[in-house]
Amino acid sequence: MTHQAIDLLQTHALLDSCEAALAERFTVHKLHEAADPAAFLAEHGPSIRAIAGGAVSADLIAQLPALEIIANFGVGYDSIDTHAARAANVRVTNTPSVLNDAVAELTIGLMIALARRIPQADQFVRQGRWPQGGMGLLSELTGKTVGILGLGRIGKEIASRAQAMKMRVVYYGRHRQESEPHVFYDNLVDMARDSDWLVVIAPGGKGTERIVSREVLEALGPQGNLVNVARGTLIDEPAMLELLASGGLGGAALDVFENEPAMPEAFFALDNVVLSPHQGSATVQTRNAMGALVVANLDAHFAGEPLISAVV
Ligand code: 8YV
Repeated sequence: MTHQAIDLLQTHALLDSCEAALAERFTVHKLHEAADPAAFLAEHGPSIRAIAGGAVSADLIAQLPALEIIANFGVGYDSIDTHAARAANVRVTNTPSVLNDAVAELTIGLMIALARRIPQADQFVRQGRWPQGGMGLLSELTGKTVGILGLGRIGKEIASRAQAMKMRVVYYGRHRQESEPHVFYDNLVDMARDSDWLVVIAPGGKGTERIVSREVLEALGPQGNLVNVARGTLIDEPAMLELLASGGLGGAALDVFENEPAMPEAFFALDNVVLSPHQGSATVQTRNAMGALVVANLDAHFAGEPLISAVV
């Protein structure tokens, strides 16, 4: 498939295989490499028909009068102003499904890492502290209840892996899913109160901002553990930090943060957290599949075929 005559705007760096496939097909303009983005957009904006990548504001869309499609690299598209896209008759695609397994694996990994303090144990051994006595006894996942906030495609993969860990799965979401065997809660505070673990895997964006409120965190409580593999915006981060420091919340394993990659210093003093730099989908296999889906959606659009994974 060759669309050489079509101008495409890349908004951030993408993995090599994806950039190569785009360069084969399109005339690529890299906004993130422009010394003067305003001048760059004034020059190239009028001819841009496609965007590959996220971080697309209403303001950017307004500067691209010929824009037809935004192909986001990621399942979450909260960095794209979908209202502005819809109003401008611009299609938006994402990369669902191909990352479910990678994110679900990391989720279980983070849970075990937190329950058994694996990063801390590694430090303990490296620092030569073992001969002075063991680390002490911790808790296990077996027999515990995990409440999943967002039983979507990834949430279901987490649920089946949690069951393999002999955990009881319950969930909270906008609707009960009749085909799911797990107990449904229509109140997040109630679910948090009844859960040993709360796993956050719902979309980011306006509808879910700080949905994991102080009240939810307090309901999870001193013995409760929180895992976030979705977006930092879903959690009241200052309240979480305060509760983790005071013992009001047992622990947290976090792959995402409110202002990542900037991190509040307060995290680094906590021993009851496991921190990860937004690695949910970060495997070679999965990122290649995500890149291929970005390109496949663009190919479909410019061939006049139905989009593979459209969200707008
Ligand atoms: C990122 C993600 O997109 O898919 C998502 O929503 O959060 C990740 O896969 C990835 O970090 C690429 O920027």
